[in-house]
Amino acid sequence: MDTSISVYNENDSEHSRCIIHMDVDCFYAQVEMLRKPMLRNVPLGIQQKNIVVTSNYEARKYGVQKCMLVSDALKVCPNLTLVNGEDLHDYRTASSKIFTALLGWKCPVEKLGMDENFIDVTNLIQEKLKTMNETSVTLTGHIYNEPSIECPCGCHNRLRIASQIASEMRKKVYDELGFTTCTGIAHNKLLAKLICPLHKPNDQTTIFPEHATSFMLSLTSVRSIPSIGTKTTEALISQKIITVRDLQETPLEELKKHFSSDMAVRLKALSLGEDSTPVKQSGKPLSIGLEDSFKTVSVKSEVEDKFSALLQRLLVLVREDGRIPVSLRVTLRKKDAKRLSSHRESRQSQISPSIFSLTNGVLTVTDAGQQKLLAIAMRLFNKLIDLTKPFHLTLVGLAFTKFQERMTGRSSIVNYLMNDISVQSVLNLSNDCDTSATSMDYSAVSPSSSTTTDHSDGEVEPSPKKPKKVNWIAKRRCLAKEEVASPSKLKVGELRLNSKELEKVSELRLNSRDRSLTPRASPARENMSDASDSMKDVVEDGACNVCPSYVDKEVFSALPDDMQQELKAMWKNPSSSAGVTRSSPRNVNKPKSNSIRKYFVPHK
Ligand code: DGT
Ligand code: MG
Repeated sequence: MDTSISVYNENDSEHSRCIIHMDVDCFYAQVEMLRKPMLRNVPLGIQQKNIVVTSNYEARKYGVQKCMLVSDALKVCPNLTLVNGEDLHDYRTASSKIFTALLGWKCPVEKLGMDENFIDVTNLIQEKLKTMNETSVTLTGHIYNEPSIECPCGCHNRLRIASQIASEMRKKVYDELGFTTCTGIAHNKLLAKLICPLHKPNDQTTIFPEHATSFMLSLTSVRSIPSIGTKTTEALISQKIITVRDLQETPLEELKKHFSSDMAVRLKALSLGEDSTPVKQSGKPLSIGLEDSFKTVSVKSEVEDKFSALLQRLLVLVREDGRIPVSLRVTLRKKDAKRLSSHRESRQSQISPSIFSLTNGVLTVTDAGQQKLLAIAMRLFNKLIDLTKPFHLTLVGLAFTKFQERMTGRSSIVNYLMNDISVQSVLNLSNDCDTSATSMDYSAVSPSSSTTTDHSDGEVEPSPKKPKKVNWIAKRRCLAKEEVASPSKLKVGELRLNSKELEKVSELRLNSRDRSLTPRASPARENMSDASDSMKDVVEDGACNVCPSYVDKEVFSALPDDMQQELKAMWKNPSSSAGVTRSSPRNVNKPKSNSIRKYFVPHK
């Protein structure tokens, strides 16, 4: 046991974080057991193709391992019940429910694959500590080696509190969703993840920082370190660095001879159990894709059938996601008969958002729209494959890779105020961290695949409405004084929203949903400059006698009174204090809590 006191000389901040890693026990198997409780007490394997991708703990008693061939699994456990797990729909749904449950603690949650999440509870613990009187806290669950002395930075107590929070999280996931889970609690992500499976299933383990180095030695192979992949492992092995101990003992300067300086430092740190990477709040995936692999396909019509089947399933996922896709990517894995190898190639094309429509808030695609998507996929296929020569494919994939946020479309506040303006700007409002995809889940943006973006040809069908110059920017900018436009320049078509405010606007929309369903009478406007011109075009009206003509009166009347008053004042007298004034930038920076102006920031 390494209780070296030297770690206490480290900078306190190195122990300042508290990270929880949660992993669901035999995830796919639990989803199936929750669906059919009779599967609970029998050995159960989840089958994809000829592989048992996971098994319940009953089957594991017989030696059924993850990713075993079905034939081998049946040898060790002849009475194994097999359930087909190729349709990932329910697993994804369960995954997002667990993620959502964890968001309840209001801490950053990073989704890793389908059944793992990191939660950074550092700030939550700081808050708890402010109101706690006890000097020592009881740890919940197991500990990896008891400490001989308390770390002076206080990390032990913080991690003990984290262990209690982890226990609450596990309880919530079990009570509300029925899943048993394991958690690892540590001061960094690496250790939290690695310590998590120590007491499987349905349990939790905490490790204190001073045991990081000795714990890492228990891993033996460098490949067991999560960030070290196959290629790095091979490179390390070629330098006779095979075990974690080898890596710990190799001088940094020696590592730098074979790896980049940054990589060498990272490898060394990992071997010692050090990891400063933050927990990045997960958002929606950057792409949503599906792939199908097979022995070989060499006929174009078969490829089309595969695309057609994938598209059907992909559209279900997109509907659940809710964003309107604007780019489609095709991926092929080509078998090179001469070189006995295969490689992936991708090509993508913009697609018109008008292929999709939102009906009562639900994304739909007509049969004709599906045919268009299939045609685009086949056109991309034709570009990837020289059909004058034989081809052999072992995988086809389809993915929607860019999205138009719904908030920028019909549900944006602009559209509440405008009679009919289509907003065509494309912007990814989602968090910038992709979900780390697993095999058949959302397809990751793969750096290894050759992806080309195809904007060139007629795949982008002309939109029925011309694009409008609307820039929606998800991040709030602090306005410099000179950026505060005069109200007369405050064009509705040039508003900026930040993402939090978007949520509020969304609520606003819900409140006025019945009104938003009112048919919109006016013809579409050609472009935003039309709209901005019409700012000057003030019409008389009973409900709003100063509304610009493009404003939908019914929607306007659904706004709260104070917002109506504020907007009216702004339209009536652009230089009044109700508008955005140069003389009172304070008003801009600190809008009234319920002011609609906080949703509106003038475009530069
Ligand atoms: P655990 O965490 O050891 O109790 O068991 P699982 O089943 O939760 O295993 P885990 O956490 O490694 O993976 C989560 C799910 O992902 C698992 O239920 C099935 C799926 N999965 C795992 N490994 C593979 C794989 O190699 N291929 C495929 N297609 N799916 C996999
Ligand atoms: Mg798991």
